[in-house]
Amino acid sequence: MAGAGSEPFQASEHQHIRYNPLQDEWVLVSAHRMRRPWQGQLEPPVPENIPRHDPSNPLCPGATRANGEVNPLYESTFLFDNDFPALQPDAPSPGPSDHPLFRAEPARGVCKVLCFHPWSDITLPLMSVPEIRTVIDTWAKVAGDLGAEYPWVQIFENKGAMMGCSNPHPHCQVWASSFLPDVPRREDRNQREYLSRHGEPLLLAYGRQEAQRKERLVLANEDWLVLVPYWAVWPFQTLLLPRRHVLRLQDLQPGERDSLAAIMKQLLTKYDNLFETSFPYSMGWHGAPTGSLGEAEAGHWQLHAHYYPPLLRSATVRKFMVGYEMLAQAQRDLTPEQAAERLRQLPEDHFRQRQEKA
Ligand code: H2U
Ligand code: ZN
Repeated sequence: MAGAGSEPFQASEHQHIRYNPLQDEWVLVSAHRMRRPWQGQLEPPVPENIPRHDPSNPLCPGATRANGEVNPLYESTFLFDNDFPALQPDAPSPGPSDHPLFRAEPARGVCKVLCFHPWSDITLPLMSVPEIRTVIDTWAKVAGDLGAEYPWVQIFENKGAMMGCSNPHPHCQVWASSFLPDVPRREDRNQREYLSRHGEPLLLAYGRQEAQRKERLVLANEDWLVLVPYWAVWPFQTLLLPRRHVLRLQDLQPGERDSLAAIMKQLLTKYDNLFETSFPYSMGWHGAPTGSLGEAEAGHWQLHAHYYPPLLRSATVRKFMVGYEMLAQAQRDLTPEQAAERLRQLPEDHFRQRQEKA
């Protein structure tokens, strides 16, 4: 077979496929592609002149939202019902299907928006650790409150216009649903199978391995690990997970919430420093199902957050998941080990604050 020479295998030189045991997917790693010519270059960040307060921005304190409600003059976090919800609590059911190829099921739920801070010109990495801790407490509270009724509460943040975020004001969304969505459904099955086969939760075993191997580790503190997963798809994708076995956000102890706020600030500062830009991403939390599904045995679950950032080479050159990714499977250019090494090397003071001092 052509190309199957006697050279020893090197992940950074030789393409190969890697398995994601959490989501039962493969990724094609072809790091040698990073050598191909490219036009993107490291440009200085475009100054974003976002006003701190804009009375016409519906997410700001005191502003009027689409439904006519006036926001309170909030001083920390602010949680409200999304005025354009994708899920509502009482939609009629679609009724029985008349053919196996045309299946529908009822879907109920609620959608909320959580503002992180009263200012529009701030982002999580520029917020203080106590301010981030307040966001974490609000996440835990809403996950618990909506989890009392719904089997899945998805907390997610779309950051940056590149990720389809329509509003610069720092915020995330919370969608609670009466059904278990696809990704958590696969994670549930794979974690359950792993525990029954190996006697230990998948992500607990995985975190311990990465803490020992260190080559994909980006950050660690007494309670938390941040790593570029062995099977990462996005160039600088990371996984944030507790060292201890924790099922859900609402189970985190006060000390673990403080150390989570600290490690999030470190990670997101590194992200911004990578290309000296406000780093775009989609992130979200996954924990054990709740509601009616929360009564079942959930010991196979381990709480974690995924960060999926699209940038590849610079603030202006992103990875597109098109062509081969849409039709075959995910492919990445630099190895997860190379991505982790770059993130490790980055300073933990924010470039904006360095610029202000200079
Ligand atoms: P995104 O930019 O991440 O989509 O978040 C903005 C959300 O805020 C979006 O889901 C909601 C939108 O529906 N929103 C309101 O609920 N009320 C408004 O008056 C404007 C925006
Ligand atoms: Zn997950």
